[in-house]
Amino acid sequence: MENIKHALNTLGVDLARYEGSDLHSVSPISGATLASLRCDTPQQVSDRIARAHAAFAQWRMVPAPRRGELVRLFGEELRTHKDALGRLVTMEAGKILQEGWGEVQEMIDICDFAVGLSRQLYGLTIASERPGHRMMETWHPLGVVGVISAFNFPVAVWSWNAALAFVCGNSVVWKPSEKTPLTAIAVQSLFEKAVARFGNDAPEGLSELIIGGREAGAALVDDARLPLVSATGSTRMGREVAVRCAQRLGRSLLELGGNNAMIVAPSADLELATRAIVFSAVGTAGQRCTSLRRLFVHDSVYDTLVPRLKKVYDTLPVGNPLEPGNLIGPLIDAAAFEAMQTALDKARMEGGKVHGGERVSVAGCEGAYYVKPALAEMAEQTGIMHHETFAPILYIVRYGKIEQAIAWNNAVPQGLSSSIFTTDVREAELFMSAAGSDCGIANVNIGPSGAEIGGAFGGEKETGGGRESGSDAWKAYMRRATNTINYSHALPLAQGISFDI
Ligand code: UN1
Repeated sequence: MENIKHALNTLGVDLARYEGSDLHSVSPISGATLASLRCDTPQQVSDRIARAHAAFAQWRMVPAPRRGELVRLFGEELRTHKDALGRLVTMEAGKILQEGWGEVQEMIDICDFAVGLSRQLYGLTIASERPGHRMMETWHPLGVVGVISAFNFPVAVWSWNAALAFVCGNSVVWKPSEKTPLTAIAVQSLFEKAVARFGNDAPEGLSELIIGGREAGAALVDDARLPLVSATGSTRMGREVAVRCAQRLGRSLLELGGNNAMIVAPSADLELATRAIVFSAVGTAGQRCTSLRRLFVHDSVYDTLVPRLKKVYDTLPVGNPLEPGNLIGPLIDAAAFEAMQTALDKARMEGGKVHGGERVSVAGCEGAYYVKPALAEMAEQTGIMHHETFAPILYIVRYGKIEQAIAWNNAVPQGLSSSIFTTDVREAELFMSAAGSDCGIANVNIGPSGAEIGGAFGGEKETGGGRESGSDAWKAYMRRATNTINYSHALPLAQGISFDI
């Protein structure tokens, strides 16, 4: 309790502004209530959107490099407060401190990226078919961007969206997961610090935070003042966001479930593969959308790799994520634990041999849900393996032919991330080719999780098709205008049409 107050104080949070009795932030570490907050009423949600909308009208006229300066200052606040914010992420989301700090670093990285971008945002000049004409495209700010984020990356995913949205000239309305409101409040407070240092050309309402549940998210999705809603979470949630947003012809940017696989080929460096498998399967207690969930191991290395994995799994330290040395923190809540047990029961019913998966008791944390990560050896890719269970379960299947392993990689409804361990260039290239992995991310000799912000992040099929963070993902946060300029004394028409009046 004291720790949370200390972390919030260090981050400059005035908790009294948010306190109430509608929503409880519960510690996944101990099960204790960290804070009780009030939810925004529908009227308050609408007022916040109105404020953000007014802010947009001003912000879009501020030159982009100057907008970048605000993001630079925000990045500085994050650097200064990396320790406290990382700790708060650990306290509220339950990931180990290394990963809590890593999450804040990911925010800093996207700020740096966005600052550079603020001096770019360029369009093309296109050859015109008409003499004395020039054709080009200009990227303009889009409007108020809605961001709906999930508990597992409670602050980084917002920052991927927000840092780009701000330099692109937009305002942002954020609805964080109801499981992690405190980290969002802390980030809002750091953003306010940056705004205060920036000067008065940052309008009030540039970043609005909404505390609430499902209805608050739905209010954003349905509001025509938001041209874009970026949502991260379950496929069920994303399907609803997509349909409701499309209903009003708004745009949605979706980053939904993953069911990520790795292929371990005969030539793989098994030492590296083991480390990559363990980090990506049990890191964040298997609660990343990029977590490794399915492992296809070639027949020739199966009996070396799998016993090795079991041995490592048996020694992995599970416990309080604030204590250095522990590598696996708790699941987010009881429902996550139950979902894990249900999936393991199904795996057993489908002929799987399960190693681990049981609840672990951690002294002083009896109200929380710690588990030993599970390995489930399956004879083939069975029904349960087509589902994403947000828990540390790794299904393992033996394969003979690389084509079979790639077909299994692609045979699930989700398409976020994937990887292959091989030193055979043919296999590596095949895996990344048009006939290879159908995912948005296809890696060679690293695991499927832990992407850098420089690449576009997202995936296909039920993952939702959106791309966030690096590459040209910024284009989703702007509107494109095509401009044709006639600098001649004639008026030739396109397609050679003659129209004499
Ligand atoms: C998520 O789980 O929603 O690639 C995001 C990764 C992290 C981001 C995960 N950089 O694992």
